[in-house]
Amino acid sequence: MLIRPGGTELYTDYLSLAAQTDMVAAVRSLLNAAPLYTPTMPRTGKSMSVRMTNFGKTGWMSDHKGYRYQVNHPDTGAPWPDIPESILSVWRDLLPDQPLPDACLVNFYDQDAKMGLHQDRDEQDFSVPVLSISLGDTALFRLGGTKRGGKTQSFRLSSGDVMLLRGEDRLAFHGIDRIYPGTSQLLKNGGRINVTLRKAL
Ligand SMILES: O=C(O)CCC(=O)C(=O)O
Ligand SMILES: [Mn+2]
Repeated sequence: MLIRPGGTELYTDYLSLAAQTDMVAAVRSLLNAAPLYTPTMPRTGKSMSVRMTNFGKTGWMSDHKGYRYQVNHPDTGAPWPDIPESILSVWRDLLPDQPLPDACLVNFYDQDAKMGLHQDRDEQDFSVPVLSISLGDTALFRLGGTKRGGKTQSFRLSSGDVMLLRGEDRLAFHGIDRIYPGTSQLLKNGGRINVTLRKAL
């Protein structure tokens, strides 16, 4: 469903509970090969509250040197594992005419984690949409315009929801203001997993 003329689409309950469970298992099975790391902010060096890992040809990261994509895990130096088929199939279903994603960022939010307003702009081609999958506890998502400081709107993203940022909204500012603990039983220790697919290269 298009929720903004600018091109944000939200598919609530897109994934069945079985599909969500399979996806979490697929993500967890790759955490030995690609352990979660804590990104730090470029200028301040402060740790982000979200822990991350990546699958695919290249992965997004942030440290004192800045935001970027890189082909190796920052701690292990290993290449990122392939994107699981269960994740890729969501892209194939919703974006059949787009080139396949080469980057799958996985964000782990504990109940106190958040993500500040930002644009996704480290990719080479902004004409390809960003696809984002929510798993676990509900999050309060904030979406603004393409300029910082503009009007924003907020809505909740629940487990199994899939969102597309495309068109003008491909470069919209967005962030996660809070997690609502105890709103999902999907993750045994609670919290939220966000899986974001992008074409970076
Ligand atoms: O967790 C989310 O829903 C958003 C994540 C995000 O915006 C990002 O990783 O760039
Ligand atoms: Mn983002």
